[in-house]
Amino acid sequence: MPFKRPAPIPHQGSESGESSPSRPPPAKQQKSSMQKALPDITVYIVQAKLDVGAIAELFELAERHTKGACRNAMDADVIITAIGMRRRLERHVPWDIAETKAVVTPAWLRDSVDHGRALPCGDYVAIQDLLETTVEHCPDCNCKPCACSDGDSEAATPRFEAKQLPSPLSSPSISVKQRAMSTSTKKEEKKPVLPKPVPEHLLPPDPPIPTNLAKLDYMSRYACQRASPLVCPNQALVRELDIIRRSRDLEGEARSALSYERAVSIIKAYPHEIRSLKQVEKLPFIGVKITGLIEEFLDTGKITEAQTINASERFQTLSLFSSIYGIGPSTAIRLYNLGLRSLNDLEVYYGVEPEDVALQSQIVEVEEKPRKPAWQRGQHKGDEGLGDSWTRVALGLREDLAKKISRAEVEEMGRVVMRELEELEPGCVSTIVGGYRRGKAESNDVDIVFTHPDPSKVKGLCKRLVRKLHERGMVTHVMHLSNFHAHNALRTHHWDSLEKALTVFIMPPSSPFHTGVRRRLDLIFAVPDVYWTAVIGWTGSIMFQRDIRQWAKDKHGMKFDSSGITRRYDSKEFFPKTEKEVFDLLGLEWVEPKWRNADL
Ligand code: DCP
Ligand code: MG
Repeated sequence: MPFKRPAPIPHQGSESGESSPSRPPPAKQQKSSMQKALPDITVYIVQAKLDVGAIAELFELAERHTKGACRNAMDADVIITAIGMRRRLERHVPWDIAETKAVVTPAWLRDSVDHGRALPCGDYVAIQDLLETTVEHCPDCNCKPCACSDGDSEAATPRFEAKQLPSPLSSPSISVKQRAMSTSTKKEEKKPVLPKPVPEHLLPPDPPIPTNLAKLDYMSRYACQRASPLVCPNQALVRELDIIRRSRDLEGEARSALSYERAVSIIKAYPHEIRSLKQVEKLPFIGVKITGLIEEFLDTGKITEAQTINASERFQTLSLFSSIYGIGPSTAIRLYNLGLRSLNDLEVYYGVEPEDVALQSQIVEVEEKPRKPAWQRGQHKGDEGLGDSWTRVALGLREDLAKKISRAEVEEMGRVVMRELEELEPGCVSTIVGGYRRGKAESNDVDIVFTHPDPSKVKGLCKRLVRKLHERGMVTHVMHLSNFHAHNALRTHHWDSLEKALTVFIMPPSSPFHTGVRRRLDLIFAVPDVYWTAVIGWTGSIMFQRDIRQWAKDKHGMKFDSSGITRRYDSKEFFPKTEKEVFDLLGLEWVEPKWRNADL
């Protein structure tokens, strides 16, 4: 299977590290742009510890002067890394693979290109422990007759035939940045303009900060003080209780729904299998009613009320209707009361026509006025109040939008979008948030938070990106496009004041993930000052971030939301420089995203 080179622009879903200086390609490389210096060598570039400029430069060198950059370390002859410690390298490349390769610093690639041949890898070994194996596996002698000849390396350098590089625009694996670089180099012999290095404070922690589980407390009333795994030891019980929660939610019984949500959340963090009621009696949010349900579950392995609800036509229909993006509980009940029972009924009711969904050439902007999603008004996420036009579109797309998105595809969507953004505004950074970041194997949609080190560049960028993605045929629908609003500590309602677009995305044909399936993609833009609060808010889970908000208010008199942190009494704003700093500022123990699964 042909490998696909990773995009050169890192997003922060993967860890990165301190910047290392980047430099423009050496003069020689520009002169002999059509000759490959290392045509038989494949490389794998470890992006950690490299800034975006260095990554772009190394991929450019690999593209132009080697057989190619591999997607997997396993497939490469040479591993290029700025990491100098075994422990850190192991986070990116398994040691048993590293031992079968030459593992060198980026200087090896630059110098080899400068010299027009592979230089001895031992002189550039990245990690001393790998010296012997690097010398052994160095391809300098294996594939370069010149390197084994007498001292006249220039004379011995083979004359490579000028190879036509693949058309930059036709190659799916060439980033936009690289395309721009290689095009300008070929035509004008100009030095590429490299993006500014990303400021340290926008990079994620490296190494990732482990959660000190001993300091978290599963008895805490705040989900942000508990460790909530994706799947807990009592998952079957939690699933039953969640059916009742969903039913209450669909029936508009918000208070009761919240009680079940809190019960689900506290059990989610309970670290042992529950075998007796004694274990749960001291847990907060487990009242008499829920204790009774747990008792039944312990006795019979099910909860009758949940089973009855699940089997009822009403619950099934309301669940089905509210699974359509834009239809919330109240609309679902209205439709049910009209006698509608199936999605076909809805199609007839809404008069869905094929052209409602087949709008590939014309962007569908369902809303023009800035408007926040309903879930940020404290309502159900589905109840967007977007109007019939969107419901028609969502109905037509329902089969696509119901399909789950694998982690690999989520990552590819992140790369594709980043490439477009990089072309529009070099130097942006991003984090894929939502369930993906919490470790979900499959997501319902993709949520990405972006920023740029220069705050003035962020304004208006969301709209520009959406327009560009639409022009490239990747965004087919936009349900919500909003501008910035000032974070206001006095506002009583939770209001997220970021630029965002809730869109429908389709993978470009050049991507190996192109299947024609439409996906929901949420793009969120934050200025650097509130980047990390945006990342935390959109990482979720819902209950986790709701309780951070509650904690900030109860314990510190602060207002926390995705758009910032403000002290209520004097409106003083705080600008944390890292994600961990948000936790520190609020006096919370650090909780890694994988422990933030405080909902089902
Ligand atoms: N969010 C929230 N409150 C809500 C809905 C969402 O705080 N009522 C936040 C937390 C979520 C994040 O937004 O994690 C993204 O919302 P999604 O609906 O995309 O949910 P997930 O990404 O967690 O899961 P998935 O997309 O797989 O359904
Ligand atoms: Mg999501």
